[in-house]
Parts: sequence; C-alpha cells; structure tokens
Amino acid sequence: MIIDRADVIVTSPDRNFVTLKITTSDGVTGLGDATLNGRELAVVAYLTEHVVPLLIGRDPACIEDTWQFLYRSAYWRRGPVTMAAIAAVDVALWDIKAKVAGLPLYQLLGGASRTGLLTYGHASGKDLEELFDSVRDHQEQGYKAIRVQTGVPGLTSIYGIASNATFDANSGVRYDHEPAQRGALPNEEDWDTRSYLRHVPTVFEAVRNEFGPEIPLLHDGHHRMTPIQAARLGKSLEPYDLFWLEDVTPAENPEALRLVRQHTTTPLAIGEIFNTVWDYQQIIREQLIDYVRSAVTHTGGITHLKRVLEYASQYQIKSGMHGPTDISPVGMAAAMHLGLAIHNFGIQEYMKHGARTDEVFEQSFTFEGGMLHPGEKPGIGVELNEQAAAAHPYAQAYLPYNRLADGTVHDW
Ligand code: KDG
Ligand code: MG
Repeated sequence: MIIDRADVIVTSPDRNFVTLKITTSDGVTGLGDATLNGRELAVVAYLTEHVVPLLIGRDPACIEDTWQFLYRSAYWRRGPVTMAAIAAVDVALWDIKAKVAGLPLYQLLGGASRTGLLTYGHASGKDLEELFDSVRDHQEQGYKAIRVQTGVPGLTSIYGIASNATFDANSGVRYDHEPAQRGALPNEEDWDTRSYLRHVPTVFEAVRNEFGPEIPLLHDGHHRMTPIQAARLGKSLEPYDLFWLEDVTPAENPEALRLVRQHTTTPLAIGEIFNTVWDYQQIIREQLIDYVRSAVTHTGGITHLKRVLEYASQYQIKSGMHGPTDISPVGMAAAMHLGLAIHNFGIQEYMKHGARTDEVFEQSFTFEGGMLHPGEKPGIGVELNEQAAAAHPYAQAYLPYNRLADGTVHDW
C-alpha cells in the first residue's frame, strides 16, 4: 500500500479550516487538521507546493520516518506553518493506520487510561451579570470546569469576551468567543494592564461567592503582562484557587516564568503558540509550568506532542491541550485520542463548533456530563463531507491586535 494522493481542502463553514486528506492505493483515507488561524493560506501553500509532492508513493505505515523526513529534509525547522503542515500529515497517517487496524486511534497509542476527558468551556461577559449567566449556561451544558474572562472597566473590546452570543456565521461578525473576524483588515482592540490587574481579582472573588469553592476555574492572560505584573496577578488570585492561569507573559521568553513562579503558587499553563519540544525544554526541565497548552494541530501532530507530553510527565506536568474553535473537529478528535491514552492527562479545552462545521465534519466523538470521548470508530472518527465543505469557500479573516491608550501596539 502506498500514498496515492493527498488533497488540501479549505472550507469556511463558520470559520476557515484547512484539512489534509491522504488517500492510499487501497482506497483508505486519513484526515489531518492544518488550520492556522489568520494565516491559513500559508499552510495551504506549504502543503500543496512542498509537502504533497513528497508524499506520493510513500508507505503510509512509516509515520515516524515520514515525520523525521519532513522535519529534517526541509532544513528550515520549526515554526507554526511548518509544524502545522507536518501535524496534518502525521494525524492523517495515524488515522489511516488505525483504520487499517480496525481500531480507534487511542488503542494504538496504548489504550484508554481513563473513561473520558474532563473539559473546560469558556464563560465570559462584559460585566458580572453577563458572566454569571454564561457560567450558569455552561453548567447546564454539563461543563464541570470553566474558564472565566470578563470586560475591564474603561476598555471597549478585549480578548475572550463573547461579543455576539447568538451567533450568525454568515453575518461576518465574530461569534461566541471566536476572535478572528472576517474582513480585509484586523480589528483593533484596546488594552491597559493596570486596570486589568485591579479588576480581575474582584471578578474571581465574585464568581467564588456566587458559585462556591468546588468548581475548577481557569483564566487566560493572553501574553499581555510583564513578568512582575504576571507575578502580582498570580499572587492576587491565590485566594480563589484557580485550576490554572494561562499565558501570563509572551511565549518567546521562557525565563519570565521563573520570576512568576518565585512569587506565586497559582498553577501556570502555557504553550498554545509553541510548536516543538524544544520550545518547552527549559520550562519543563525547570518545572516552571504545570500544564502544556499545545494542540496536536500546531505541534507536529500526535507523534511530536506525545513526545512533549512524555517529557513533561517526568516532572508531574500535565496536558491541557488547546481546543478553541480554530482547531477543527479533526484536530479536536486527534487531541481526544491522545488525551485518552496518555497517563499525564490534565484537562481538555472544548469550545464546541457551530452547526455548519458539524455538518462539514462528521464526528463520532461525544460530550456528556462535561466529559469528552473520541468514540469507538476505527481511526480518529471524523470524516469530511466534501460536498458540504465545497459550499463554504475560504473567507479572509484576521485575528485582532491591541493598542495602548497612547497608540503603542501591545501583545494581543
Ligand atoms: O487563534 C487564536 C486562538 O486560538 C486563541 O486566542 C485562543 O487563547 C486561546 C485559548 O486559550 O483558547
Ligand atoms: Mg489561550
């Protein structure tokens, strides 16, 4: 059996998704997610122009060899575009291998280490009233752990707040907490760290008073603080017992986390914009984090993220795989198989996709009582309805960016 063809399919049901479909000479197909939010077509070109021609005729069973070949033969290593492209090939090959074996992928990764995956959803509101409604809504949907993001007095538009709770994917406005907005230019948001640092602890105090001490709560700082600001935030949130505080400082500077760590016992998570084990080397070895935030989609696939998580397991660091709406159902399913199999699973982010996306990507995973399960279908358990996909052509969309009050561009 050889790889006969590989097709890159772009579809935009509720948002843009890039999917690689590999077909073998025996007619077995495998899917991989290659979606890189706001830079989708760069991965399409990388795959179409440089990777697909290398795949034709290869043995689909040689997953590790194909990974090493694509990574090392490019010479130009790492980076989100390269690693998303390699991830898509890797997941599609795992899908094929599991289908050929007649087993759900998690069985090939060592079998189930648990009955399901604890997930967290995104509650948000521009003020406390809206936030509380959103937390209640998530509890009704079954979520047992909840991320909390609110507006900050004086700021008009910030990351993580649903601006349009009743979402209409065709209106072009962003829906739910999907930050990428369709259009020719990125949206500008505003930011003021001092207001944020004053406000966030009051929000968590209010949420604990309303919802009690039991519910695991999470928060995302989205890379916006300096190390000492992040240290202060971690310290000021200690009374509210967070499950984690995420991305407190920009990801490029691992040293920053050492300073944060020295000041707070609030657990730390980072890594959604990392893409290799080398990005994690220092922060895992020095035990500067508690959760690895990488997605299968952006970190070289199952093969490479498994390597990261095995390394992390030596230091009692757990998984907290990235699962926003810009990870397609293919990427989410891959994460679920990996999460079910590894020993050091922590929690899985799960935002849910819209109905159009669910029609394009036929899924066998389940979400019940706040727990995800990848299902028992051979492979990863997701198939692409290509006819439905074709009805939603690519639509340009960008992530927003931040400016401070004086006009300075700030981390978003
Ligand atoms: O594409 C960017 C989003 O995936 C990111 O902003 C979401 O921070 C995020 C999260 O924690 O889900
Ligand atoms: Mg995040």
